Amino acid sequence: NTAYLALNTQSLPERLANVPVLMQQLGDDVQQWDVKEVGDGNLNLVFIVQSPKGSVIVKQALPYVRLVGDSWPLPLYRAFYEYHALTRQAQRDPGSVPEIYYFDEKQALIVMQFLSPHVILRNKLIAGETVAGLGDFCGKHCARVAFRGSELSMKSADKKADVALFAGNVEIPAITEGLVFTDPYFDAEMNNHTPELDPVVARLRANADLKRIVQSMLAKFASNTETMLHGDLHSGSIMSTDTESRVIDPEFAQYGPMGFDIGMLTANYLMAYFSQPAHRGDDLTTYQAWILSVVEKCFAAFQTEFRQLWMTERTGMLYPKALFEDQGQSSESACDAVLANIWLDALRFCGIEMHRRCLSLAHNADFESIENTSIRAPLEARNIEMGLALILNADTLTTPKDLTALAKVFNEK
Ligand code: SR1
Ligand code: MG
Repeated sequence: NTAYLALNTQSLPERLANVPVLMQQLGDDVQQWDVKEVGDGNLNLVFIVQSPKGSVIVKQALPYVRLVGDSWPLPLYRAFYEYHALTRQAQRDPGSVPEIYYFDEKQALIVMQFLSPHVILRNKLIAGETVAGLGDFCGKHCARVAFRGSELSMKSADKKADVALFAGNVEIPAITEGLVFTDPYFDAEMNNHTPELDPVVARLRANADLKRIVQSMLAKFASNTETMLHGDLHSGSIMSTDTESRVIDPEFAQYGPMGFDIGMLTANYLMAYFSQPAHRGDDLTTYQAWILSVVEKCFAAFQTEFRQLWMTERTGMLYPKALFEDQGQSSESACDAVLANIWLDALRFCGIEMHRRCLSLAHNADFESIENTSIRAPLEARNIEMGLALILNADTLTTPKDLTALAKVFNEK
């Protein structure tokens, strides 16, 4: 019942010693608890706590943006939404997220399963490692969470209650609204980009058509509440071994458009792809081809799983069987149309995420770890130009193969 206090490696054992589930996981001899702070994200404290008996992750929100410092306060209540998002993801796609052991709302603290030997997927992609089944896992996960969190599946009253619950998460979506959708397209205060990109950036910001389309996607992101999103699904929000993956870190959860998560994730695969020439040697072509195969498999798995759920779990208010199958009519073309909208949205969200990671505040290690800017800038330029093409011309791409073929074209520029 004490007031919020940020943990550190010294205080953690004493402060959490009385939590029954921790004693169960780690044993009650706190002298044997080994605590390391490993948070490398932009916002939170993350501790690995290990003992001879077991291990857990303790994640605690800080009252400010860690990346920037206490000049940018951020509400602690985001831990509440992360906890509720994790429980929903676990229901909607069992086994896809870490198990939750304990939640303390006042301390903004979640204790969860330590995934081992999993590592952050982004690091594996930079290191040139493959993950078996990655595209399939991601596509199925996005489809299950999107479908089962929508009124295609949920009872309307339950869905509306959930939308109302998550509507309290205000400042976190506001970060996305600013950093992702708006800042890249003007000279915003917190922006930074590789200096050699100046001419590319100037041309982008002079494009009013681009800004109009991006703003229409922002309107969708902010007002279309069709399903619960992870909200920040990038390769730093996935942990993998060579054969298995889990999704972590849904503190940006909100109800939003179905194409958002898969679009943002695709952007992160494409950025991994475009950055590879700086990270690989002889195996460059093979590894880049593998990344594109992940993109294709992810969309293929999404569509297959979504269609399967459409046929077997369409129990919500939308497109009811009473209107179609019960009348002897097929709902297949309705499903096709829903999927076509998701695809178009996903491509545009993808292009926007590709832009913000090179132009706005929070960049990614795929490009940032390339120290020589004369090597980094042309690779980022390919990524930015492809993002532009996706936003302007999404409707010219019909299949995942069209998307990966376009990536190959920009990779040659
Ligand atoms: C100020 S937070 C910057 C970024 O970090 C998070 O992981 C989100 O991607 C956010 O946009
Ligand atoms: Mg995160």
